[in-house]
Amino acid sequence: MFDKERVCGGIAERVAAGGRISRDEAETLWNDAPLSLLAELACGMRHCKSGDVVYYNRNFHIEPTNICVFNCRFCSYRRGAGEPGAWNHSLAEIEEIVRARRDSGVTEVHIVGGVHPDHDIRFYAEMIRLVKRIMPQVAVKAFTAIELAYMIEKAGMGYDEGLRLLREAGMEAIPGGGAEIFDEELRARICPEKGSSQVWLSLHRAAHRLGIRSNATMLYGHVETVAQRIDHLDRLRTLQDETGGFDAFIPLKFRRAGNRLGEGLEEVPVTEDMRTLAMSRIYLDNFPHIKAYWVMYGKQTAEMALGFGADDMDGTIDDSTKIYSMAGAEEKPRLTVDDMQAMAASAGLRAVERDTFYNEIVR
Ligand code: V47
Repeated sequence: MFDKERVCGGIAERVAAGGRISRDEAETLWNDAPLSLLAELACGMRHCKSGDVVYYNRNFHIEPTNICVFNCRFCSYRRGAGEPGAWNHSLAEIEEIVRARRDSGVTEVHIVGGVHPDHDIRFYAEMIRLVKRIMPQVAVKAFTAIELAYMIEKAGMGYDEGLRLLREAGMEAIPGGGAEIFDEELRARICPEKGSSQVWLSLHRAAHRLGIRSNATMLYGHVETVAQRIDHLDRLRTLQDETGGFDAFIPLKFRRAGNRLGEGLEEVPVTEDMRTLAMSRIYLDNFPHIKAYWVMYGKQTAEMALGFGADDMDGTIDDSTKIYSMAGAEEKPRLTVDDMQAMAASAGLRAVERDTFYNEIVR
């Protein structure tokens, strides 16, 4: 007979001793281990990587457009050109957005939006230069691998050439969006037109080879299985073994409001969020940071996530992103530095302000 306690206990001992777990072992832990055991293992691993520190930064997002050539079933934000609710900021409007935040002490600008059919790589390079002209001190973390692959291919360039061009304009890091779930069959059901898993992974590999650091995400809590989540984590762990170029992994909880995939689906309970977070920390033993993205979880769940292996809370955001509020996130996305410090303290941790590359900022 399968003795859950003994089997999970054996795997746990190896994790605690710094051993790497296989896909099968991950599936066993994910399905059968008590939540308290996952919390203990994940917190042990986070402690080895970051001690008692939890990171945050001062950032804001620019979402240049929500017009997108793709129509992913989980997306609440996308509009077709000319549809009500569509926006497409000109460079002059983006300049205004950036000028309004020039003196806010921000160290990172995160740019991500729809894949607009008409813009080209030179428009995006100009957008990055504009941000850097107004706020030379910020790091620009820009465009998902899907946006990048589209603009680079459209320009008839290879990934290296396109990424170099954007880096010369001031792009210093790449966010983790667009990964969704790598399993090809599931991807064909939830985002059939979107760039493939291969595109996402190849683009990040090319970026890492050029020394451009990046993040990775996973969209979970819809119609995927635990085995498909583990497959996703496994592809990331393998790429990280090869390049070492990822800084953070961000599990993104599927929010169901305003999109087709959410029809007839319930959002997963908070215990599943914590399991996913802890399992991500345990499986991705070569990722330095696991991020509890408070905008998507809500602040209370994000606070709890600090007890399940997360060591990063993302940033202050300053009400600059709509992706999650349009999908049903309840709270206005804005936190102060005092809020961040209070969240860390309530989890018994010490909040440290970081730059995009996890260097501590002392003001
Ligand atoms: O790729 C879209 C996700 C991502 C929904 O790198 C949804 O630091 C849940 O990647 N429910 C974009 N998720 C956001 C992103 C991100 C966020 C924070 C930090 C970083 C980082 C990256 O948002 C998309 C998609 O996976 N998403 N719709 C939805 N209904």
